[in-house]
Amino acid sequence: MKSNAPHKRTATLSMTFVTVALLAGCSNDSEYGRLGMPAPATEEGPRILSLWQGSWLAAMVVGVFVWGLLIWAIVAYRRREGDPLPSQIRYSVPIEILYTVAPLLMILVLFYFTQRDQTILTKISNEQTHSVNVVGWRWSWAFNYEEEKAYDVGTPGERPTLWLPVDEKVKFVLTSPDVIHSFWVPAFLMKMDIVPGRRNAFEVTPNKLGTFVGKCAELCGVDHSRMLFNVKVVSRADYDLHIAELKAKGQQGSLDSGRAKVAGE
Ligand SMILES: [Cu+2]
Repeated sequence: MKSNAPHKRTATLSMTFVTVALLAGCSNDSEYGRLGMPAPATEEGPRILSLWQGSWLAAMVVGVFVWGLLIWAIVAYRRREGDPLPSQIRYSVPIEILYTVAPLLMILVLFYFTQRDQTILTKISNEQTHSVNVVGWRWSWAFNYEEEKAYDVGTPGERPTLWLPVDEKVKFVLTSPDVIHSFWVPAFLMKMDIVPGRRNAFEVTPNKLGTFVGKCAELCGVDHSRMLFNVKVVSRADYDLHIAELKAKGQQGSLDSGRAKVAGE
């Protein structure tokens, strides 16, 4: 009776895990498509989505094959009444070769597709019509619209909002005055670390109108979870209007790291 308890606990834990995994896939959030995958809101998004789906599919195929072999071995070679001890094998060269070659092949396939897509996605074409300097600091964001010479930093207690014109390629230049943060808009399927002393950059072309959520994706301290922002993808006319409003409010020029910190506190 007593020896059963750990098995029961393991079974309960597995059930809980499976339930949580299934529920996570049933999110009602409209930004998320099937099985919790975000619906891409950029021109570049589908490439990342198919890389992601391909990797999951490959993992699933390998998983089903391995589980199948496991179950077959357990059932077909289970110990029966009166069975003698099977012959004990050590150092099987064919099996050692299989253990080395099969994972190597899998890694090479994943590496090839990841490298191919990463090269395309992180390329800076500099053909973009505008660029935004994103300043992430403990614990909020400033958005400097570089060509327009206007900035937005939100107000204390209110999420800052990044405005972008639809169908226009934007270059994000990421800077931080303090620690490492990570600029992440799930609907863009793109995320990049913001490293103090460096100017990381990437480009995307938002192609869906709407409001999306963004967040810091690098644990950066006690109020990391407060580092939320909104992204509004609007028409060029609405965008120009918004920039004019920012300027009318006196939010001209740009906030450097130090001033962003003061303005946000
Ligand atoms: Cu952060």
